Amino acid sequence: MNLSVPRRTLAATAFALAGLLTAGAPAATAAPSAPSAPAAALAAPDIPLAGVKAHLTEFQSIATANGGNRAHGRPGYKASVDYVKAKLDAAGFTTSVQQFTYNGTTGYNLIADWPGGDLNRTVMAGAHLDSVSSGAGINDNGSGSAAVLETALAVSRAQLKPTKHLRFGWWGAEELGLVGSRQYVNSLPTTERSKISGYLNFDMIGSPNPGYFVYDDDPAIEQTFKDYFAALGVPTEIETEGDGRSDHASFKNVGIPVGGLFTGASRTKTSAQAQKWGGTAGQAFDRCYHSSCDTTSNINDTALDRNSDAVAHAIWALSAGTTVPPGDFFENAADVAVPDAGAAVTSTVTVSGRTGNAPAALKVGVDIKHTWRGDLVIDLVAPDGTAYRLKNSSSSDSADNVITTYTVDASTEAANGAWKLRVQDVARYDTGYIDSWRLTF
Ligand code: DTR
Ligand code: CA
Ligand code: ZN
Ligand code: ZN
Repeated sequence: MNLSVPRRTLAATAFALAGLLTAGAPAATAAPSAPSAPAAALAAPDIPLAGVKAHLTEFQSIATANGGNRAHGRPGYKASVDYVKAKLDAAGFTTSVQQFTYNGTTGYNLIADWPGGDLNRTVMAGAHLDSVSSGAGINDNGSGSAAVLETALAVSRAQLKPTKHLRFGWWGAEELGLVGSRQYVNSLPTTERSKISGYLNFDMIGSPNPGYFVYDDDPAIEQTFKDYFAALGVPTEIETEGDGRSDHASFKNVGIPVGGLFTGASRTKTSAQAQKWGGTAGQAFDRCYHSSCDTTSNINDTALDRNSDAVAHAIWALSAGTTVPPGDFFENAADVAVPDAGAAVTSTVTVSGRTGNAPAALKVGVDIKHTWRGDLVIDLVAPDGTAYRLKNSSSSDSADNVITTYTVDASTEAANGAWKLRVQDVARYDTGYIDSWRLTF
């Protein structure tokens, strides 16, 4: 049907028709977690691997167009800063670029503040954005830079309103000796340093032969990461070579609690480690460490995806102002296309190992990429077929994407079984897909 009618009128028409056609299940007690709710009520969304890898592709393009690297003092580094800054500015962050000079060359730190939250309790996450001069630095440290960027964008997509203030940093000249991060910390007045309740560092989190290492610095931060991986069933080890080896050291040196994640560099994976993590024993975690082969092919997607989700979990958990148990969650991250003005589609999560009924406050975290989200009707369907309406369609909600967590009173439902997220697009001219969803008990 080729109508020249303006889209909004179309949507209104389609919506009116849909309203007649959609025999909506009775709206359940489900209600979107109010954006002003403390982050403790919100589980972090899944960070889309595709989004993280899109940033890596851009970093690779920048290096290729600028002499093959993104090193301090080279054009590829400043181009990387400009790329990240533009994404953050468009997402509503307050950004600033801090210049410094090292070896007679100008360097840049990029700082991004998410408006709101208690400035006296600032949670900070960062990654160094520079590479060595011998290569594009995609794992070292495009991986950390991209994961932190995509998590920041997820904060914006969710319009998160955490109790604590959130700040993100991308550092220059780490490869020359933590120069940029030390410059940042040293330029902070002591009163400002004391407001940073924790700094999370991500440097090499997508190594091709990955290990899963957690920094053993601040116990609360360490436990937050350990809990996350435990909930995934992924064993972790304490990062033993990390002290002083990356930007968290700049913060630790002035007494700020730190933590972070690492998937390994030039050290060799042992056979015991290969037993628990897979990969190749007797081979370096990253054979392209500081080499020209540290390109977009030098990434393990599973490690990058898991660590990106761990970054988001820690940001949501640590900014909530209360301890947030990781929760026992069940997730389906397979993409499911939603046909335009078509039949409903479902994505299934099979819950097992639980006893009794589901909780009265069952968390339903959804991550649906879809332009004009007003087209969408979303239901949670319990194993016995009972439908709980999470979201009705709306002809006026023209915003994109549904990335939020609903709370459903599912206390009359048996916990174990096949739960389904059911999504239907009831209006023409916008499409999308279920990126992932999860149930947290
Ligand atoms: N110095 C980092 C790589 C590195 C080596 N060991 C650790 C431990 C924890 C984080 C990072 C690292 C670099 O080359 O950027
Ligand atoms: Ca996903
Ligand atoms: Zn390095
Ligand atoms: Zn690094």
